[in-house]
Amino acid sequence: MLENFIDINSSLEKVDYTIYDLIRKEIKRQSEGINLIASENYTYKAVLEAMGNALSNKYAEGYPNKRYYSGCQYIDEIENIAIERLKDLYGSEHANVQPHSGAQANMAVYFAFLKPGDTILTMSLDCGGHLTHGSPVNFSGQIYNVVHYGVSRKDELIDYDQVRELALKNRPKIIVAGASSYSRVIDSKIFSEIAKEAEAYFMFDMAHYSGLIAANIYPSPVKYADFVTSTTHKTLRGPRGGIILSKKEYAKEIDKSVFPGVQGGPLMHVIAAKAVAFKLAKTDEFKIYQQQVLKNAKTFVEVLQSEGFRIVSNGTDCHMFSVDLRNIGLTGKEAEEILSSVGIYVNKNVIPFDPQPPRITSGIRIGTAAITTRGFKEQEVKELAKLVSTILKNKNKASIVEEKVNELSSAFPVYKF
Ligand code: DSN
Repeated sequence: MLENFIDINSSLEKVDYTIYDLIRKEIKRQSEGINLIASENYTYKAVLEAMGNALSNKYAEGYPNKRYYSGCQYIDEIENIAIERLKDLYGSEHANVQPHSGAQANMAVYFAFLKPGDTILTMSLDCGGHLTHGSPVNFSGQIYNVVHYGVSRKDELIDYDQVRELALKNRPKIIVAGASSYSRVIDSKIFSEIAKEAEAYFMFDMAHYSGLIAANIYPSPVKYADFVTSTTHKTLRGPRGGIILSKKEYAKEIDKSVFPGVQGGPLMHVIAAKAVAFKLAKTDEFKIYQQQVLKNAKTFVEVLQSEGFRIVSNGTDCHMFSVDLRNIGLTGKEAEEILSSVGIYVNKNVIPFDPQPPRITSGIRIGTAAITTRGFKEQEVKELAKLVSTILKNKNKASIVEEKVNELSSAFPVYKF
């Protein structure tokens, strides 16, 4: 018979070496490779500390001072700090910091204001939209009647005339802007005017742009949109999670929809980590970082264009852009595989009017948030973009490129633990 319970103070290394070792390997992969996945970043050690602790033990269903469990005095303080910092960061009237992810933030807004069968007007996936913006494989595409707008074939920019026409014809309950692979400025003012004309709500999903918006480098949708949703781990560089901002008049419905509508207990360790990230996003250093993210993206585009690559919409106004690979005879899937074989990570991505299905694609999406966190500036970006071009045009150069990737990444270490 066993005499003792498992010692809860034993280290991970001792208790479960398999998982311990896989975590170590993943941290090594992140440090040795070069991450150009536009939705990823390296968060702060301070955020990792705030996230990996005993706050994970606490149930706190409800909201500060209105919980369904006792013992929430410190949890309440943490959540209140996170809420106030978030409101201050974006100048928002109301903030909910509990969504576990961007998808759940979007779900909570829909659940609060839509009924099954209601019409939503959103950007199509190939033009840059997101699964939760009404994709047929997502709940949003199955519960609601989805009408998509897209970009114009001429310049691959959002066609606002088409948005207005579709809004007035279909009278959606909500119009959604924001995207996963649209690299240009999205005009929230025009969207809000169209929404008013069509008597629709206006939601902006700023998941990709939230760090740039916090630093005033990309136009903020907050004063124009009824609801703004986001993740916290992309350009914002916080922990993996979601948030919702809204006008005060919608506060009650939003909060009720997050809990008890679509979620149970909040992840208080993640909320603590969000609070840390919001604090850091207010600093001058964060602004300088975001300026460099944008400079790096523009530099990357320039080099690839000079190497003969076609960039969707001919440029970028943010941290990301998409490359159309058809003229070099590769699919997105092939390019993703070739690049990852030399330690450069990107993701295959559909491009506007893509003839290929999403698991193959004609393009790749590139983002500069993670490499900029490491300290890459224009000079390193030029070198990296040339390496990307070399390997995509000539697979036989793999060993030379891999060596240069190793040199570049060892010169810019990530974590010191
Ligand atoms: N998966 C994220 C992205 O890559 O943009 C969005 O959810």
